[in-house]
Amino acid sequence: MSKLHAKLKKKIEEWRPRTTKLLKDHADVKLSEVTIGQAIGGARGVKCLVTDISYLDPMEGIRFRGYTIPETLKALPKVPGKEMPYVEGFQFLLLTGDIPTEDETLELVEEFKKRSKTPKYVFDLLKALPKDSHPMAMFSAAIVAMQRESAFVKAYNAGMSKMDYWEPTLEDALNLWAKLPEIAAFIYRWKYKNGDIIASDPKLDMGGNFAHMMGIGAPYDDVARLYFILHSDHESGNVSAHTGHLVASALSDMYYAISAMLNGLAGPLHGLANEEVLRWIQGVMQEMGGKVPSEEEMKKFVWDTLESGKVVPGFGHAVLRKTDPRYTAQRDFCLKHLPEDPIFKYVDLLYKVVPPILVEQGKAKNPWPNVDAQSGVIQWYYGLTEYEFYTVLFGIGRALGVGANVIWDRALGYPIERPKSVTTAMLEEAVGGKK
Ligand code: CMX
Repeated sequence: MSKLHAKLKKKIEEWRPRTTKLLKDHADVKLSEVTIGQAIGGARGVKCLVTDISYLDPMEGIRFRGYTIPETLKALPKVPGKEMPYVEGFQFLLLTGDIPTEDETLELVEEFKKRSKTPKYVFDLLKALPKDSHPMAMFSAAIVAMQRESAFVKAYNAGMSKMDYWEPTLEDALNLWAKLPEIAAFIYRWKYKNGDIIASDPKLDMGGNFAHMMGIGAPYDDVARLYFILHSDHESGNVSAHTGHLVASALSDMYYAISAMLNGLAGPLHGLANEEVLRWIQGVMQEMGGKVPSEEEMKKFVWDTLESGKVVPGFGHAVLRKTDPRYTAQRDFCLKHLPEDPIFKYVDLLYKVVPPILVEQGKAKNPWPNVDAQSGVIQWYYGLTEYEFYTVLFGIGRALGVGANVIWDRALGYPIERPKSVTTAMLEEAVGGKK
């Protein structure tokens, strides 16, 4: 049994009585009332999901297992000679709640390497898809194609106790996480680099190997590590996390759950916003002939977008009410590594110009930038200019958090999800209107 498996088993056994006691003794305690506004309005603010992997405070932003982003980056074991920690060590933290030792981290690095070889049929499938397929559709298809590999399905069909569900689920997750960089890099090189595929390097950690297979030199390996960590988890209610949890609640396996999660992430109001931001900026750049607009010119572009009925991508959030610390972490990276980059200057100007405009418009509850406002700039700077691909990078990260949640959902025996719906007539009746 690996160090990760042993620690997780211990943590799960210690945790189970807490969930059991809450259910047994306090199941009727109210957490939330649901208003008509919430029922029609996307269940905003309804407290009806439980996760201990991360928590999103509206004013502070995300904490992973209780650690802020700066604390997380500081506490985790670093890749030698690099600024950023091992993604694998971060995954150990998400799963167990403990900052791993060097030994625990390196063991998981090796575990990922052992499991990273993608079956050939996945590449054959990707090659058979039309080249103009969106990379997110390709990524999702590749993952669901591997469903036949599921250890959970085999164990379930053979018959197993509910208490053991989490173990083959962990197996599936490790197998899948380890392959995501190779699949994503294949999609990139196949689609945009004439199929000039770069073989995986077994000496490298997850972030390092991804940068290598993408064909982008240092410090892109650190960009990849930072990116995967920042995008991993944002508690449970966002579309991708909730989709993964919902699908897995039917005991669909990890491959089905992560593929479904990606399909939700691919929407422009969610993960695809990073693509939208770069498309928007490129549009402005074209109109400006490449020069950075003045503040007044930029304001006009933003108002034009709003007045044409579109959202300003990369701004606003359903929960956050301040600048997203994931934005700040990437901004700090830009200030250090690419302060003079023209696209960074655009993003910087947008940071100044957009929030007061959204406040003046008076609709968005949060005028501040989210993670997607900043992430494409870094990718573009290091040569990844095919912005359709950006959400795939988000997806690799998000699979880490969603997968960790699914393992814990199984360990704690969370049931199939099934909220109740009502009809419009019932709402009218509730407010004393027509029956
Ligand atoms: N630009 C223009 N209008 C915006 C806006 C923005 N950036 N953010 C919110 N609004 C509008 C909403 O469209 C809504 O308008 P209507 O009343 O006409 O429907 C109104 O303000 C109220 O919305 P809200 O309660 O503040 O925001 P929601 O919780 O409904 O939606 C989000 C949150 C992120 C979808 C929204 O802010 C948005 O569309 N932002 C731009 C897209 C984006 O960056 N998405 C990525 C979010 C992070 C992620 O998931 O990756």
